[in-house]
Amino acid sequence: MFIAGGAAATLGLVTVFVAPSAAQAAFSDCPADLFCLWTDPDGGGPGIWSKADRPDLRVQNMDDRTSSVANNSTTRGICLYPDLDFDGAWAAYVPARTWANITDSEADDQVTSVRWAPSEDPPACWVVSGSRKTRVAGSAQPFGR
Ligand SMILES: [Ca+2]
Repeated sequence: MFIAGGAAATLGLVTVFVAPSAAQAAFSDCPADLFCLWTDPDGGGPGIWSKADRPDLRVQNMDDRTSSVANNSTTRGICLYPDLDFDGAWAAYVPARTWANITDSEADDQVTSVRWAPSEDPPACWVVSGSRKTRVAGSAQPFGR
């Protein structure tokens, strides 16, 4: 579950992640130090993995298709966004060494850009600027269990 920051109520933030219930072997296929996206839950279906920020998932044919995610960095979180260039009405932070299914209808098949989190202390997907945006932080499942 994700815990939103102080201005969250104005952002339409949603509960993004629910722990997978099926076999999770595919999540462990995500290579070390990379993040991975898949079109189906539990690391299933076509997907990509990346070491670089991805401001436009159309390039990888993954726009609005992601239903599960893994972050196999040991040090950095990743951030998911519904719009191009790390923008949109919500963001989701996925901590290092975690995986998750995306089950909320506002987030499932909506991710359009992904980057390494711009801040880890505190975990943040947006740099706070006035009240328009805030950080979204929380925990997902430990990677590889
Ligand atoms: Ca989108």
